[in-house]
This record gives sequence, structure tokens and C-alpha cells, in this order.
Amino acid sequence: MNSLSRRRFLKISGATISAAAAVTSLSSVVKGAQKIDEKTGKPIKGIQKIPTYCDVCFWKCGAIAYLKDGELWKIEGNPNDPLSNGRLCPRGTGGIGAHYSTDRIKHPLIRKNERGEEKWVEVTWDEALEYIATKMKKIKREYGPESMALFSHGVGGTFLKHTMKAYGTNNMTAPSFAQCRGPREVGFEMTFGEGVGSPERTDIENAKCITFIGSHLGENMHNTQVQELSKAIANNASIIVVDPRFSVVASKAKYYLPIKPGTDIALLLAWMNVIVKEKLYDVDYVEKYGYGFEQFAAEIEDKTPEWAYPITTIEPELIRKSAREMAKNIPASFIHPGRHTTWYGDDTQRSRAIALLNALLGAWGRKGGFYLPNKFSVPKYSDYPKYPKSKKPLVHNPGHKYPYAEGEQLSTGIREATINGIPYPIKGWMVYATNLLQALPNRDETIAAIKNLDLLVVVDIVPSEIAGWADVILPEATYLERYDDLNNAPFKQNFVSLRQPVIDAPHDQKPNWWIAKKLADKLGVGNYFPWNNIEEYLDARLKKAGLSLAELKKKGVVKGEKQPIYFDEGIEPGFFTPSGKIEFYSLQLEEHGFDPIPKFTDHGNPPPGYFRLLFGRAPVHTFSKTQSYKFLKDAMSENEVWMNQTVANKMGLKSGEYVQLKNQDGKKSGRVKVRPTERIRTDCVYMVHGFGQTAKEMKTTYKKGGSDAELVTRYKMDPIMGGTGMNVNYVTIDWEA
Ligand SMILES: Nc1nc2c(c(=O)[nH]1)N[C@H]1C(S)=C(S)[C@@H](COP(=O)(O)OP(=O)(O)OC[C@H]3O[C@@H](n4cnc5c(=O)[nH]c(N)nc54)[C@H](O)[C@@H]3O)O[C@H]1N2
Ligand SMILES: Nc1nc2c(c(=O)[nH]1)N[C@H]1C(S)=C(S)[C@@H](COP(=O)(O)OP(=O)(O)OC[C@H]3O[C@@H](n4cnc5c(=O)[nH]c(N)nc54)[C@H](O)[C@@H]3O)O[C@H]1N2
Ligand code: SF4
Ligand SMILES: [Mo]
Repeated sequence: MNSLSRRRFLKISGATISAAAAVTSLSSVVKGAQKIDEKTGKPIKGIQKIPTYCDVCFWKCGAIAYLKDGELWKIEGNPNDPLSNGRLCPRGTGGIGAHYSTDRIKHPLIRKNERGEEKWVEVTWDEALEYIATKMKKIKREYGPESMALFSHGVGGTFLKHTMKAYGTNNMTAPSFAQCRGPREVGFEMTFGEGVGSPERTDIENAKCITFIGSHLGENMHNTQVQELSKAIANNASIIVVDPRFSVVASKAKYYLPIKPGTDIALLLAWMNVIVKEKLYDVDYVEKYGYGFEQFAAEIEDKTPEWAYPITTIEPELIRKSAREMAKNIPASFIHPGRHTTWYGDDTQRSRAIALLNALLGAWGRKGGFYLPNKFSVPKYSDYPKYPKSKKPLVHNPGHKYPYAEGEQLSTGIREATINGIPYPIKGWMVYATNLLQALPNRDETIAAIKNLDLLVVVDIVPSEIAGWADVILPEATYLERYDDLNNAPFKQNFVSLRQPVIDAPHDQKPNWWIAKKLADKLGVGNYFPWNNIEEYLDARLKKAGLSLAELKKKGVVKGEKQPIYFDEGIEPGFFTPSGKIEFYSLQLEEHGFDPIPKFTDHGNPPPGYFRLLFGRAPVHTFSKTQSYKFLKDAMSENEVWMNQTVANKMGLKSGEYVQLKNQDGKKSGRVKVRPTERIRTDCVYMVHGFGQTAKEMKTTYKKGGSDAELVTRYKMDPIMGGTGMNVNYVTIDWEA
């Protein structure tokens, strides 16, 4: 803490001040690290370096932010951080655009007209929080506290979750489960007894062969993985890529398999057929650790490459060659589990097939496969009263319809309860850092749910599409302007890192912890925040781990002692499945009426004149959140629709021409440029997610490019865990752009 903010801190914590005054005074501890010249009162001249961790995506790379004459200048990787190794991805480097975005919300806002009209009045924080607390108390009185739900994405939601639990609800969800990595986690848990986690426990760096199933690393910019992949490629690792689109990583591949979308399970079964028939698998490993291998081998007996060929359109010879390539490199050979795995509704089974192929390769627990991560132990802050116990069940999964949706909650389940009141009505949403209109499938359902609410609060940094529907918008300080909770995610190298304010928030924005604490006060549960200030909270946690906030503020990251991460380094192999083994045959799936061994299901074809809509990432943007950041905005201001060159020629479409896409239900995408290319199959089109934003107040992003989210009206629920398969929409070209 610099001298100025320290003095202020002491002043505040020492004084007895009225609640209203505290609202304003506490804000002064949200100061950035700019050193102030005592005489002039202006920031000192010169360079200041402040370590923190990135928030442009959820990888949380350690970074160093630079101030030049008190102004935010640039941000680079922290060389001591094991996630960034001193380098950020292009998005992280462009992160200072968050602070400078001209679209930022400057003050709390309360809705003036109808919901969705984007008309606001500016209010003070006290007024905004009073308004929210009054409504929340009314909901509690009339329906019970469980009728409030929280949607939040990312570490910044930690303290709001705490406030909501203290208030009395456990209905809380994030789009990172049922719209993202949920099927993968469940598929791997069913097989190895553990999920893959985030950061993924893939030992890319040491692999000799890596197979990517639509996991488009290089466009998906998760930093550590991209860095490790370039090392693996430099070491001549073989790359195998399966993707209907010739992705960036496909350009590095020894074998590229341009699969028909939606048929990956058939390919996976055929690969396993080859590997088992030719006895190329890790026999020792499978004998020692496998359960139900015989039944599995019998099930895939007839799933030959010839069987898979008409389904996948991949030549049998290419299936054989690529299968032999992965087996040749055992045990440093693995299939990347992917991350965004909610594609076709049978995604848990596809992920299970990926897990099983990895088991055949003996990859789990092995160098060059899946390592066993460890975590820097930082005890929780535990000096809290117990949360009130709810008498009601969670709303997201009535009757446990999706038996494996119990670890995390289903966003669409909470949305449904809001629409139909089953098992009980949801009357208020608190939405933190998630643009639900882009993230959830079927926007009309989200809007229908919003129309049923008595209260919609959105905490955001810009007037995003979801904020456009809010009753109250709370403008947050960006990650460069605030503290958040510590990051000690399980990884190869255990570590703990700190996010700290680099610079002041430019207007009347506040950090999430402050909002959560103040709201708790207004709700009468202020006793759940026994600390005055997040610095106290962080220091208390760090002290319990033998560290201190002062040390972390200086270093940004502290690493623990190196621990073993492979079976070969002495870790006792253990699998937390019912059989205690790797389950080639899953009794628990069978008990619930699901296939114990994955089976291929057909996902149909686009009708004549239509294409299957696929989508993914671009290196310089994160979903719908970075389009207004300077630098990133200039690097890519709109998306394009990738379309096969021959098809485009036949349709008379030229490169750069604007069209709209129209889906099977008549929904349109907004204006988007055509990009004819040989790099995609003829039966699908592809676009980068996050563009085509419809919030009028988002001056820099409004209607730039087309929105895949608007076209995802149809989605297919994964019966095992409730994931929303979103690659099930067909689009045609609508020239009226
Ligand atoms: N159609 C379609 N849907 C998808 C996907 C897809 O590819 N296509 N991808 C899926 C996947 S994998 C995921 S993980 C989810 C992602 O879903 P989300 O996490 O909801 O992603 P964004 O759309 O970027 O929404 C982030 C919101 O947070 C706001 N924000 C940014 N920084 C801050 C901050 O510091 N504080 C606060 N309070 N708010 C902030 C942004 O302005 C934006 O409104 O979407 C899923 N849904
Ligand atoms: N730059 C950047 N990087 C990011 C993010 C970001 O927003 N921006 N978001 C992060 C997050 S939260 C996630 S979840 C990940 C998502 O990234 P990944 O998990 O890598 O990928 P997806 O978005 O699921 O998949 C997109 C790819 O799958 C291909 N594909 C589509 N359908 C099929 C099919 O049926 N079969 C096969 N084999 N391939 C298919 C598409 O052509 C495309 O290349 O990215 C992470 N990294
Ligand atoms: S991968 Fe990129 S955007 Fe994500 S945390 Fe790391 S540097 Fe930031
Ligand atoms: Mo994701």
C-alpha cells in the first residue's frame, strides 16, 4: 500500500462514520498503485511496474502492468509466473483497452422506461444499492430468498456468491459448465474418476504426438497451451487434427482429417478399433488399470475404418495411418480433451470416447499425456457465520432429470424455472460478468425469462446486451483497477498469484468485493463481511499460508516447491471411479439407462440450400467482451463468415461482400462479410463468436459483424449432464443485408 492510500485506509478503518458516508469513503481504498507526488498532488514522473494477473480470459496469466507518468502504458507477462512464463497472449497484451474503453459505464444506472429500451437515469451507489436491497427483501418476503438467482462468470463473482448465500440462496450458475466444458469434465470423471480441470492438465510440452478434435489451439489462445504447443512442434511432435475447417493448428498437422461435422464418435470408435485389433495399445497399462476392457473390445469389434468411412467421410487408410501414428508415440501421445465441448447433445459420450482412447494410449498420469496437478495450499478465509440453510431444493435440475448435472448448476435450468415457475418461481437475477444474451442458446427464451423478473441487476463494465435489459446496472472497476481473490489453480507447478489495482478507476466504478460487501450491509447480512477491506481478507488468507499481502504485492506470484506430477515420478496411480479403475465399461452410466460404452448417433444433414453453423474463437478476442478494447478492436473489428470457395462461386458470392445468415427458424445474424475459402468443407459455415452486438449503447461494437448467438435458437440437451449442444443449427444466405 502506498503512503497515501495507507493514510486513507487508517482514517477510514479507525473512524466511526455513518453508513452513507462509509459508502463514499471506503471507495478511496480502491486506489491504483500510482505514486503521487506529495507536493503537486499529481502522479510522479517515470515508469512504475505493478504485478497482477490477467482477466481478459479465465486462464489468469501472471502479468506486469506498466505505468508511465501515472498513466497506464502497457502490460506484459510476469517472467516468474508459471502460466505466462513472461508472455501474454495478444488479448492479454491488449487488456489495457479495458481501462480505456470509451464505452464504459461511468455511474450506477437505474432503468427509466421499459426493460430493454436502454434508457437510464444516473444514481449514486447508495441509491442503486438501496433500490436493489429493497427489491431483494421484497422477493425474500413474498417468495423466499431462493427466488433470487446469481449468474456469474470468473473469479470476480466470488464475493457476490458469498453475499447471495448469506442472503439465503444457492441458486447460482455460470455459462462455463453447461455451455462450455461440462461434458468433458463429466466424460473424463466417468472414465478416470477425475475431470480435466482448468488449466487443462495436458502435458503438451512433453508430448510426441497430440491429436486435436476440433480443439483449435492457436485461435483458442489459452496462453500456456499455445506456448507448450510451439515447443512440442519445435521438438518434432506429430500433430493430428480433426476439424471440418482447416484451423491454424491444422496447418501444423502431419495428418489432417476434414471430418463431417457431428460424426467424431464414429471416428473415435474406428481409431480404437484399429488400435485394439492391431494390439497397438498400452497392454500393460490397460491390464493393470482398466475395468471392463473385454466388453469394450467386443463393442468396438465391428467399428472398422470401413464402417466409419461413409459416416465421417474420412478415408479408411487415413484413419489407420493416424491411429498408428498416435500409438507409435505411446505413452507420450494424447488426444486433447477440448474445452468448449457442448456441440451435439451427445457430448459427454464423445468426451468419454476421447477419454477411452487416451486410456488405450496409457496417457493418464504419464509424461507427455495428462499430468496430475498440484495446488498451492492457501486456506480459505473461514471466519464467517454459517450460511442460512435452505429448505428448498436447487431449481436448475428438477427431479434430477440430468443425473450428472449435480457438480455445477445448469444455466438453462435456472432460466426455465424463471419462465415456468417450476419447481418454484425465480423472481430476481443478479448477473455478474456474463453476457447471457450471447452466452446462452436461444435468446428469445432468455428474454422471456427476463420479462418474468421483478429484478434484474447487471454488474458489467460496459452497457452490454444483457445490461441493456437490466433494472439496475452497477459499473464495475476493471481488473486493472481492483483486487480480486487469489489464484492458486491446480497446475504443473503450484503457485499463488495476486490481482491488485494498477490504476484508479476513471469514474464512479467500484470493485466487485466492495459491491458485495455494501449490498450485504443493506440486506442486513453485513456480519458475513467481518473484514473492512479486501486487503485485510487477502492478507489473512496469505498469512495462513505463511505469506503476506506485502510480499505478493511486490512479486505478483509465489511458487511452491516442485511436486511429482506423473505416475513415473512416484505418484501412486489411483482412479476415483466406482471400480477404482479406468472404466472402459461404465456401470454408473448403465444404471442410469445410458450407454455404458459410447455409441455413435447420427446428427443429420443440413437441408438443401442450408449449411451447418459452426463457430469458435479468434486470437485477438474473448467472446463478446473485448470488441470495444482499443488495439483489439483495431486488430479485428468485425467477424466474417467462412464459406467453401466452390460453394461461394456457385452462389455468386464475392469475398468481402456483406450478407446476412438466416437459420432454420428464420432468425437472422446481422450484416457479416463473406470469406470464401478452401479451408472449410462444403456442408458447413463458420464464424467467430461474440460479434454482431445489438446493444445501442455499445457505440464501438453495435452491429459490427454477425452474431452466431442469434442463430443458435435450437440446442440439444445432453441427457447425462444437461449441456446445451449448440452446433445443431442450419443457416442459409439471406442477401438482404
Ligand atoms: N453461440 C455461442 N454461445 C457460446 C459460446 C460460443 O462460442 N457461441 N461459447 C460458450 C463458452 S465456451 C463460454 S465459456 C461462454 C462465455 O460466456 P460469457 O462469460 O458470458 O462471455 P461474454 O459474452 O464475453 O460476456 C462477458 C461479459 O462480462 C463483461 N465484463 C467484462 N469484464 C468485466 C469485469 O471486469 N467486470 C464485470 N462485472 N463484467 C465484465 C463483458 O462486458 C460481457 O458483458 O459462452 C458460451 N456460449
Ligand atoms: N482467443 C480466444 N481464446 C479462447 C477463448 C476466447 O474467447 N478467445 N475462450 C476460451 C474458452 S472459455 C474456451 S471454452 C475455448 C474454446 O476453444 P476450443 O475448445 O478449442 O474449441 P471450440 O470453440 O469448441 O471449437 C471450435 C473448433 O471446432 C471445430 N468444430 C466444429 N464442429 C466440429 C465437429 O463436429 N467436429 C470436429 N472435430 N470439429 C468441429 C470448429 O471448426 C473450430 O475449429 O477457448 C478458450 N480460448
Ligand atoms: S490466455 Fe491471454 S487473455 Fe487469457 S489470461 Fe492469459 S494472457 Fe490473459
Ligand atoms: Mo468456455
